[in-house]
Amino acid sequence: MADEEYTSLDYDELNAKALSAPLVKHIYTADPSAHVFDGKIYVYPSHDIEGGVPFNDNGDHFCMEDYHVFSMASPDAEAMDHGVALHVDDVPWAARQMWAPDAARKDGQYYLYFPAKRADGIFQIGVAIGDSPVGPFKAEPEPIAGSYSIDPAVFEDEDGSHYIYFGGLWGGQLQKYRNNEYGQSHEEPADDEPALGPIVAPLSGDMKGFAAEPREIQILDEKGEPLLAGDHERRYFEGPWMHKYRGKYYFSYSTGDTHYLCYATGDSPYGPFTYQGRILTPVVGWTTHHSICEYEGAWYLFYHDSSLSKGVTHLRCVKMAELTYDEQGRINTLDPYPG
Ligand code: FUB
Repeated sequence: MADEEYTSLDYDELNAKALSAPLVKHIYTADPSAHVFDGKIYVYPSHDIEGGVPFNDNGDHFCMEDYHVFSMASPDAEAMDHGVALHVDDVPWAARQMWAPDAARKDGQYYLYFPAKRADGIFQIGVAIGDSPVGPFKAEPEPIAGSYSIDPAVFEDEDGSHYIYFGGLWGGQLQKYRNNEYGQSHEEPADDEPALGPIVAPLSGDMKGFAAEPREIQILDEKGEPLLAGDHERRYFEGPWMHKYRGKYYFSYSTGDTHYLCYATGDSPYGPFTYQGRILTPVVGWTTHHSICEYEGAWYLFYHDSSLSKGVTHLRCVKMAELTYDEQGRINTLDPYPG
């Protein structure tokens, strides 16, 4: 849908039937990455602003400058804003566009992972470190060596090892890379070729770098064949997330231009993953982005839409809803506006 189509909706009607109200209303927030630390939920979102940058296909109008962290004492509690946790001016290598972040904890330290553009317009991923889950975080002077593209998501496995997933097409620049190398002439593969996959790397013990070369993840169809680039309803676009349920790895993501949140399952954090289905049908606004976390035995989906701004695609609001599984471990698809 074009932006005008979102802005012309009846928002009283839409909000009345929405699955969730915005968690935060005093600023615009998006791309929520949620984690439970010491019994509290912490949400690490993007902080959307109106920067007056004209709309384009590269998403330059998503011109965010800082991050706020929110905490919730329980899933029903209010989201508390802990203020600016990191600003682009305090990141030596970054020039603009602080897009979707994530966070992790190890040995009492907290690590905020974030993508931003360098002055030459290339996205890389940085890490900033703090003593508290809500920051402030101090950025490392350089981006993570060998990192590229956007949307870092960090998963801690049961053995304590951490993996970082990343990558996003179009404005996120993933189509410019093959085997971790940038090529100006690279574009998305033809429709009948395998789709580009998201990227994964194990994190080093100090959480500041990759412990091994990043690898491309394969997402397979029901016949074990890689999803094709033309399969826009199922192929990976951006916004990776990993969680584990009953011993299986659930890799979830956005399909971008078809606006679904989908998932695929596998037996290793590296994949391959087999496509299973949809988690969330399209929200209002072009982007859809999520995280999944467990709180006291129940599972929650954190997502966003553009309802708070009445349909402005780059002014979004974070929401949450309970996520359920059927007996076979399949995620029950949610409709953001079921009423
Ligand atoms: O927030 C900017 C970009 O929009 C994110 O990095 C994408 O995942 C999409 O939500």
